[in-house]
Amino acid sequence: AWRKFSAKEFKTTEEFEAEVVRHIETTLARSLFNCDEAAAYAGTALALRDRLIIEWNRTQQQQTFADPKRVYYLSLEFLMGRALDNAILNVGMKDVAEKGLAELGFRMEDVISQERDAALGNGGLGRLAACFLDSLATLNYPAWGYALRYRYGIFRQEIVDGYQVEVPDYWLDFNPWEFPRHDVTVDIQFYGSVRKYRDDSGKQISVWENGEIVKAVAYDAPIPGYGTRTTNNLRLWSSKASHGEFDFTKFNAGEYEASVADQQRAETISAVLYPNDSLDRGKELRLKQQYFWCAASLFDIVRRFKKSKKAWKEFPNQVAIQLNDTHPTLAIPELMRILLDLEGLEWDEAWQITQMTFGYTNHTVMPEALEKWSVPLVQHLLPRHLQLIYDINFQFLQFVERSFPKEREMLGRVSIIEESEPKRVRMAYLAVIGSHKVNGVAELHSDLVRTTIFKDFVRIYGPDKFTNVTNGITPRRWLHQANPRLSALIASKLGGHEFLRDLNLLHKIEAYVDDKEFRKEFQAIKFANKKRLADYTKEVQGITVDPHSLFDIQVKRIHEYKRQQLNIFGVIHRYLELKEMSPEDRKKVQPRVSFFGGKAAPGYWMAKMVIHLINQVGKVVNNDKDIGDLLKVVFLEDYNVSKAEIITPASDISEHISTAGTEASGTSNMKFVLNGGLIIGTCDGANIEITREVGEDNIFLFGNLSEDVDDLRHHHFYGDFQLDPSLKRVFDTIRSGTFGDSGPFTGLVDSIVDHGDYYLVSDDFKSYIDTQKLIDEAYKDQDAWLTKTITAVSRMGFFSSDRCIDEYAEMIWNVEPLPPPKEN
Ligand code: 26M
Repeated sequence: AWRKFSAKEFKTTEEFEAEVVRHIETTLARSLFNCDEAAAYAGTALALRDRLIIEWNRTQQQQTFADPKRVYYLSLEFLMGRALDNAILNVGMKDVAEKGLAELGFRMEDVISQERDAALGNGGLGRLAACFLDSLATLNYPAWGYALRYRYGIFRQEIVDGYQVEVPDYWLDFNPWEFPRHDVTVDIQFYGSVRKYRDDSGKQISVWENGEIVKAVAYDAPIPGYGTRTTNNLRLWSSKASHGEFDFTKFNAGEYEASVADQQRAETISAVLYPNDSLDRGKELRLKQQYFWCAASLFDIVRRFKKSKKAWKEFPNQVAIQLNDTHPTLAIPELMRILLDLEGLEWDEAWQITQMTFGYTNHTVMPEALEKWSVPLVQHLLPRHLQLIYDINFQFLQFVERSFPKEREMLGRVSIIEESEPKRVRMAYLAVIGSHKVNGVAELHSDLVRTTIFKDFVRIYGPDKFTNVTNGITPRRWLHQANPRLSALIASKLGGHEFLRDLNLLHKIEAYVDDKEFRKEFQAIKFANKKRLADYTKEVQGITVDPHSLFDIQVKRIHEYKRQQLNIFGVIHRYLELKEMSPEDRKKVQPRVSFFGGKAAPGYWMAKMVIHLINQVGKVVNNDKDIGDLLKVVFLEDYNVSKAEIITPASDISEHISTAGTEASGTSNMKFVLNGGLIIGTCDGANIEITREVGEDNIFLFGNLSEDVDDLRHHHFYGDFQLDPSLKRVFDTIRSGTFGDSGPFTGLVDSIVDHGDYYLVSDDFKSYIDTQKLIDEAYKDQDAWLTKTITAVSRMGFFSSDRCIDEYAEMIWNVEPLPPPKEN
């Protein structure tokens, strides 16, 4: 019914076509006679955009008038992928657009694929933020995202001679989805010094002065909800020299170069997304990015609040700020600075407001990933914030001392300041102390958060401050867009697409698990999706794979803890077994394609060698005449969101095989199962809850449990372990040069044989191999397999990011939806 009244919509195909043509001819100044797919994309996007803008403005106006409590999601990453397909879907115009484009002589798929990904993120954390924006809008929550407008997103990955090569991702040449707001700017200060004085009443005042100023310019992008008129806002900050083009004083004084250099230094802040997703390297520019973005966003939020003329104590009733990991933690001292130094509040009131406003989401318990900034660096760049951090710490430690007078050794453990050389600010502790709620992203992970990294804080604040919100994914992109035929099949049984707004409705398709027609179509869809990936693999990688094979897929950032090495060692083991078999025995083998994909952080040597090994193994295996189609190994270049939309629906098995206790949640595991694939996985992250939902029969779990990891590592440390014999054979094969020069792989092998096997590859190897065998057998019974996949799909409702967002709204933000009015 919402569609009837939506101003978003085109009434007819003709109207849509006319608008596309108008934009091509006028906005783009191009003739229809040489209109290529790129122009068709641009015209379509601009036509669609006009409709989005109407509801975007309307939503923002409605929110301004109603002035409800709003959510601000602070994330340095939003891995949005493409916008056009999503916009077409969310304004409810798929049919009109498809037909209209066909009449203009284009296939919608080709037009959509002209768009570049908005790749403003590394992986899971960034994609989660993007799914959350979709759900927030769909559920009508008044919410804004805040991030940086990077000129370069995550690098493009090329594989040259089997090695990763990074290519810059300059993506802004044509971006119809962003709207520069040159009138919305904020001056951001760096460096300088703090002057203290007492005012007439004797109150101490701090002034941060003589710093360097950089301008933040807002760029907005519309975020349309599905099946609703609500269109929220994503605000990206771009850095600019504060004096505009260049410094005229310097310019006129003949210092032309200096004035340009200033400008470039300012613009560097928002130039590039850092491509690390685990190791914290403590680079000054990264800290500048963090502060620049936090300060601009907070200024904007406070400016909006002040328009309402409410008392400061109302701030936490109007504003909920969620910190996506510790990257935005400087927002805490920044809000304190605004309240104390600029607004003149007293400490206690300012602190209470701050704590009530923030919530912090933790995404990792791995120590090397926890951010710590050197005190001298913070002192230099943000002198006032360092003072405030020390003040916060002082108050906090006093509180701890009063609460645990007999445990003085606790003070050093929980201090925000680590007493190292140089001293460092523990950002996670600051985030915990400055927030009213802290959450992990899956049950096991949240338990680990409570019992390991924040153990002391659970005692200090009580257990209620720490909670869990298990991650989710948006079914709009990850079911309907990525797999339209499956979505249509489900809709045909459920009487419409309502399940895309209420994913628990999926449980109703379990009733069709024995329905012949349903099963046939379900299987045909999976085959078509595999065929599509096979075609893509042929076209892009030049490797022929048979879509009747079992498709085994592991796509995610390359990391030792995610254990792509376990997978590729397993592949080598399989290859060796195949080589030993008689031609007779080989005929009984289940053919398999092992797909890999994912980027390595540019400085992560071990991860790069894993990529190299996969490519080298592929070269040998794929060209071995004995093996033929029994085993193929494919490394899919440049894995990203739009490629995930092709890859995810095509799996029979996907791999989520992290060392137990290391993968906070994982979200691609959810995507694969929702699209009719099964999982081989460890008891880690959300795999555990997926098992609870789909049932133990419908997932392949293996490996050691998280509670045993410490002991196992201990055994390795004391040399008290036996390298798995099959794994040893794999290593011997690598060392013998079967996959080319073994030099590059020494580190990989040694980390397991000589350096303690921190990620327990050897301990889990047999269990992994055995489970893969089980999968081969299970797959041969296609009927039973199909039953498993259909059952699993029907039980995935829990993993919608809509459920997630409702949990955040209720438990952490205390915000209500603001539904759009029924009519214009
Ligand atoms: C840190 C310092 C300097 C530069 C970059 C970083 C950094 C960037 C991204 C650190 C971590 C980053 O992301 C981590 C991440 O993606 N974590 C994943 O979050 C997902 C969503 O909660 C989970 O599903 C994954 O399990 C978790 O690994």
